Amino acid sequence: MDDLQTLKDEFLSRLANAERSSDIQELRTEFLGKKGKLTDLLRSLGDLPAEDRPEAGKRINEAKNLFEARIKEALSDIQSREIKQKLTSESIDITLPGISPEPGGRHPISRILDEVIEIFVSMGFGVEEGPEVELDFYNFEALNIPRDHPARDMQDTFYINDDMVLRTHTSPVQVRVMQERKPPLQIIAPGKVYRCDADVSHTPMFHQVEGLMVDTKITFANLKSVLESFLHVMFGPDTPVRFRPSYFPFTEPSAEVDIGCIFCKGKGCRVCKSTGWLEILGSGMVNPKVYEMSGYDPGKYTGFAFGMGIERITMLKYGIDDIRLFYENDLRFLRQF
Ligand code: 2U9
Repeated sequence: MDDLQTLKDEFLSRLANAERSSDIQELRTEFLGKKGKLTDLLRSLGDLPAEDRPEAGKRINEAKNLFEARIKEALSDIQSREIKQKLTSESIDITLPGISPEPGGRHPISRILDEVIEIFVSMGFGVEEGPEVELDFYNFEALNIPRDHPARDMQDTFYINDDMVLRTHTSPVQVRVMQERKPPLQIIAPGKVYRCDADVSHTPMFHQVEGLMVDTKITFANLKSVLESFLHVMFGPDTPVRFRPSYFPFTEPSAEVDIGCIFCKGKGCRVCKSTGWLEILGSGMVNPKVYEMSGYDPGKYTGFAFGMGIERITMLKYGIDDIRLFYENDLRFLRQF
């Protein structure tokens, strides 16, 4: 009976010190398991005189019940403490403001480029693409740009080698289409072009949309009608449009196209340099020499072509005075669109 009391004292004091549920499981095995201390005591009953056995058996069984009850209690205490701890350490404060992912936005150049493409597509033009690294033949030779033309100078064009350049306009795309297909042709060529130039109104890479319409009876009247329709959708139906004589090696006659200044409504301001007009497009009737170079019969076909710089149009539409802002990736600038 002394042994039993010692065992009880030891069990209760160790239980009081148990911190984790795993400690309690170990105690259960140590005292109540098959080879446990209390189990041993129960087994040793046989060594007692027969008259003492019932009393001792009863006491040991009482101890066993007590141990089991205490273990159950302690386990439930510790488990609820452990759950509480987990809940605090792993809790989510649902009152905190959320971290919302910032949505991306279209670059202003992409927006205006798509807008221009969409207008010409609605008029029945097909969209064509071609290489940015281009043969000298398609970029210059086939477009009647002579060997001594300033555009061919090292100062103005990025040369890859003697007969390859970074295209300086998207015109070579249209030459390639002419070589592959017969008229009627009604296409635009949007894309990146490269010129060795950099200031407030020039970047070494910029975007163009050029267009070409060729058939047997295309006239300057068709050129005027298509470009005026485009400008009236792009800048509003009341925008004044004028055609001014100009010169390009690949068109004859050539015309530059102006719109009434959208800032001063034609009165004269800093942007239109007091002229009341803004230059928007270059255009003209395709030079017969270009047909010859592309394999078309110049006696049979006529057509018009045009070209515009997308950066310039975007700057005018949004009132931006420095082209370099488009390519600095400053979010304070880009977020405004
Ligand atoms: C072919 C034949 C003729 C395309 C044309 C222009 C006039 C023009 C400039 C506008 C501003 C270039 O971006 S810019 O600097 N473009 O003025 N481009 S006619 O003429 C062609 C194209 C292809 C086969």
